[in-house]
Amino acid sequence: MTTAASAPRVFSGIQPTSDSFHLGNYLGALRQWVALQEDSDAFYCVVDQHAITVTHDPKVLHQRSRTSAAQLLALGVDPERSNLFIQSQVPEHAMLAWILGCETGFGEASRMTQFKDKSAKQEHTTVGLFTYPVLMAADILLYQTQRVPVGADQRQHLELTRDLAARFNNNYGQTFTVPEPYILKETETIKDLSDPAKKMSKSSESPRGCLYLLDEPNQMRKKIKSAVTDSEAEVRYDPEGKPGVTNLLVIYSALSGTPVDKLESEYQGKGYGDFKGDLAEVVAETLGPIARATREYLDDKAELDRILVEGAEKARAVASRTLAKAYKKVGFYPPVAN
Ligand code: AQP
Repeated sequence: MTTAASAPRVFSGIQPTSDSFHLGNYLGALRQWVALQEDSDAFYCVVDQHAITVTHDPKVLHQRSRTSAAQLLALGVDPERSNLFIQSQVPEHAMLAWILGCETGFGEASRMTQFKDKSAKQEHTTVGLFTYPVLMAADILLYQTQRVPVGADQRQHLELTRDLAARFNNNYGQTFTVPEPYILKETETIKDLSDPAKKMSKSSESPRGCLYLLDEPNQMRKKIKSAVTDSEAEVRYDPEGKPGVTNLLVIYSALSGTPVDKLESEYQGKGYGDFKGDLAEVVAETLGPIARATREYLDDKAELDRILVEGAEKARAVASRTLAKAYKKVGFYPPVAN
């Protein structure tokens, strides 16, 4: 059995930027959050400070932070085993981000592809969006994190985090653990159902491209049945030649636990209709119950807030120790107590 002292430290975060998480978030990251809490000392965070790097409505953000926490609990994040909290309740994140920003090269930050993609979609690009990866580095390094479960789109940000940790340690002496990404190859990028050349994302151009965990089961079925495939009728894993079918095979395999090659043989000689029909049922059965469980957590607001405050208190206990070290190393005076 792993004890808390020997258990690897895990940290990850998710933005409260939509009313529901999607299948890409779930298979790329959140399922691993739940699995890792079994034998890790896990800190999971709703990163609302990241969410204001693009235009936002304060009331909607506040509500989405709560809905996000409720969804995480509904998915199986267990507050007895993991520390679940809201980023803005732990001020050390922004405090460390300032220090790390002063260690980051402007050119280095300018190479981040997510900033280039997201700023191209904004009418008004903020400095906050530019420094998003530095805040993400602070999130991770504050907890002396060893493993970060994320999807493939976060690989470049993780590399920056590792570089910043190593640079700071080199310049000022050992302060931060250098974290490792924890990215599952099979599900590292779930593709858009309408355009499998793109990753599934809440900013999908087609409303049917993104399958939300809180969609009605019938809506989920419709999205799977209308997913783009190809003009053949062969259920075969071929990411280059058959990206749509391959994406559906990856989703089917991840949700059912059946290996991809077994699914290929099961559907040999059958058309896409049968394949999609069965997958639609697997999706509706597996994800359908999440909406009800989420509503139950949302119905007990006092209990949800209690879990989050307790999580934030435990997070602060760890984060403040790391911040104190970093403050001392760079020559700051310690923060005064409230
Ligand atoms: N399509 C995906 N496949 C695998 N993993 C994914 N992740 C996101 N999309 C996929 C992973 O989900 C976690 C949370 O990411 P986030 O906070 O960036 O969530 P998001 O803003 O909801 O992601 P979107 O939909 O991709 O946002 P937009 O549309 O704004 O670009 C991360 O671990 C991420 O890797």
